[in-house]
This record gives sequence, structure tokens and C-alpha cells, in this order.
Amino acid sequence: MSSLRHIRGLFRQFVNNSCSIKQDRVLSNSNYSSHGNFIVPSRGVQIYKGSGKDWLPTLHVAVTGAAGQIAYSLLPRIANGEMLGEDQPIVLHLLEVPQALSKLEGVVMELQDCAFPLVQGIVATDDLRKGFADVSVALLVGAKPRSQGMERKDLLSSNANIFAEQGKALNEVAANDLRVFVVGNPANTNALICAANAPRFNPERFMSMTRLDQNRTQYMLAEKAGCKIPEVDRVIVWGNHSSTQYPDITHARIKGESARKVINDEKWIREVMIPKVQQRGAEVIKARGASSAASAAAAVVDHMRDYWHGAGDRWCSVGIPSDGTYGIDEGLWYSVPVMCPGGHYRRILNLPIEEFSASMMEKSRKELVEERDAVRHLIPKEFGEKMYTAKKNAVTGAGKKAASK
Ligand code: NAX
Repeated sequence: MSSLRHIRGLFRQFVNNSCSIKQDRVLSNSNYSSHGNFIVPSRGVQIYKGSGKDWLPTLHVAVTGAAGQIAYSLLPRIANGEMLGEDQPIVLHLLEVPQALSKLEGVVMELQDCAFPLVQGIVATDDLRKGFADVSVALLVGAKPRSQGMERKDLLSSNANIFAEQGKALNEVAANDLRVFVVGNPANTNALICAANAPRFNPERFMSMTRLDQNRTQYMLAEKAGCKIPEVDRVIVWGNHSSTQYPDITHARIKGESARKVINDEKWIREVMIPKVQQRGAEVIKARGASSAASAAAAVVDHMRDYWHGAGDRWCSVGIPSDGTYGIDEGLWYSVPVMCPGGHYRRILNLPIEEFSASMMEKSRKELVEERDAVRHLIPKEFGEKMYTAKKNAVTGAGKKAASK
């Protein structure tokens, strides 16, 4: 397993070496003036030997919103190797808005003071092109929160602008093997916008987070059934990371048995569990006076670790571009169940969908269509055409004609 990871790591380095931007550009202090960004001198980008084990080639990992509360819980875990592995040295690229740079400086100091052996350097900046240069993993956590009196539509469009700009910058300067995980809300539509503005990369490389919702559902089931959390599997979160999401346990298993049979309480499932998961974020805000942070960071680590290293036969839910299955419009970033063999995902297809599930999934689909329509001006036409005409053509028959040419 470990040698396979090494081969993958070396292959990744080979792929990225053919990228025009070289690693030393990121780390050379001479390239940076004091215009709102600072660089912590690195200990050099090379393969280190750590505690008797061979380390993999260094990977560049970006986190936006790096001075925010989720990042505060997330960064130490990444730096400690919990996400990408204990043999994976990293350079952390921390991005923030100019107003938050001094706070970010404090975060950097703390990371230094942790003396994480895997951290080979830290780039801290408000400049997207410097921040995303050479990154292989971009965790897009930063986003504007909804302010008082702000319409959902305004929130969508101001965040969409941010993600459009981030997509363009990633397109220009990120490493060839880039993977993007969007956490900042509205996460699904932000992932769409970002992918649409980064045409160099396959849209499948852009994912949005619903793992926190999956974890919440798993915990509730384990508690109800009185079993251990790893004994619960195949929980699905369909749709948007919003209150229209549908936590579905139709296919879930508890100790290998049908979760529904084990729970044997449809009323609890529909009237307690589903609404509770849907409203859990609001419940945390009410109790804590701040939104979920440690649990959100844990969900980022869980998803990216499973995606990166593989999750065996466990199912994971994640927002990915719909391929038109399950009646979801092609190109909507909709959360579905996937399997992670390591470094990519495979959709779980052909699951039977009951009437109740179909109606829940449809509500979330409609909301995502509305979100997409509100930001359509930020989706470059070519991307829109590529993602949406396939379905339209299939309906009108134009696709058939084109295929027969
Ligand atoms: P915070 O407000 O604590 O931090 C956000 C940080 O992002 C701030 O420091 C801000 O300066 C920064 N920021 C804003 N615009 C930026 C930009 N253009 N570039 C770089 N940084 C930027 O929020 P936090 O609690 O950390 O939450 C971050 C995001 O995660 C929010 O959008 C939140 O709604 C979302 N969440 C998503 C979840 C999911 O499951 N997908 C769950 C948790 C969380 O609610």
C-alpha cells in the first residue's frame, strides 16, 4: 500500500513538473514584495526522511478563509498529516482577504509554534495567483457570510464572484493534478462556478462538501440503534448543502442489516431524524453563538482522506457535477453517493428510489436549479453549452442527429 502511494506520489510529481510554473517560484522570497502577503521561509522542497519512513514528494495545499473559524480547526489536522498521510510533506498556501491578513499572521505563528515536521513552508497571501501557484489540493473554505438584510440572491451572487475569480486563478497557476473541495456556502453552486471558470481542469475534479451532513446522520443512527459509529454505513445525503438536503437511510446498513429494519420507526426517521439533520447547522449556531467549525473541519478531513487514500467499500456523499442520472439536470453540483477507490470517485448508480425519496430529492434539485439560474451570468457560455446541451439535445433529438453524422 505504502509503495503504491509512493509510485502515485512520484507520478504526480512527474505530471506537475511538466507544468510551466515551478515550485521554487512559490517559495522564493525575492518574488514577493510586502503587498499584502508574506511568506514564511521554507525548509526547502525536497523529499525528506522522517522517523525511518520514506516521505513522498512535497505537495502544495491551499486553504482559503485561512483566518476563519473552520480553518482554525482544520489547519493543524492537515499539517499533522491526518488528511493526506503521515508521510506526505506539504507546503501550506493560506489565502485571506486583505482585512484578515493580520489575523492570518497570528495563525501562521501558531502553526510555526506547533513545529509540524510535515510542513515544509507556508505561503500566506491575499493574492490568488500567488496563493494558488502549484497547488494540487485547494480547499475553498472562505466565503462571505450573509449579512443582515441581505437576500439569498445577493449572497449567491457576491460569493459567486469570489468563486469565479478563484476558478480563473486556479486555471492559470494550479498544478496539473489539482483537486478542489468547496466548503464555503452556497457550496454546491460555488463549486459549479469555480469549475466553470477553470476550463483547464475536468469538472469532476471539483467537489462540494456534504460530508458533515452525512456524519450528522451517521451519528444519529448510531445513537438511536445503540451501536458504534463505524457499524453504520451507506447513509446518503442527496442534493444541496442547505435545508433542502435529503439525508436518506433507505439503503443504509447497521452491522450489515437494513438500518430501517433495525430502527423500525418510520415516524422517527421522517419526523425527527430528517428535519434534525437538515436544521443541525442552525441548532449549533443557536447553542454556540457561532456556526459549526470543529465538526466542519472534521468533515473536510474525513472526505479528503477517503477521497485521497480510498474508502474501501464505504459510501461517501459529496457534491459533484450531475451526469444526468437520478433525474438530476446534467451539470448541477448535486450531492450523491460515491465510492472512493483512491484519488478519484465512482458514482453509485441504479439505486431504487422510492416515491418519498424522489419528492425530497426533487425539492433540492429545484433549489439548485434556482441557484444556478441566479448566477448564470458567471458561467462562461462554452461551459454552459458543454454541460447543458447534451440533455436538451437528447430531448429534441438533435443529439441523435449529431451522433449519426
Ligand atoms: P468565518 O467567517 O469564520 O471565516 C471565513 C473566512 O473566509 C474569513 O476569515 C474571511 O475573511 C474569509 N474570506 C472571505 N472571503 C474570502 C475570499 N474571497 N478569499 C479568501 N478568504 C475569504 O467562517 P467559517 O465558519 O470558517 O465558515 C466558512 C464557510 O463554510 C462559510 O461559508 C460557511 O457557511 C461554510 N460552511 C459550510 C459547510 C458545509 O458543510 N459545506 C458547513 C460549515 C460551514 O457552515
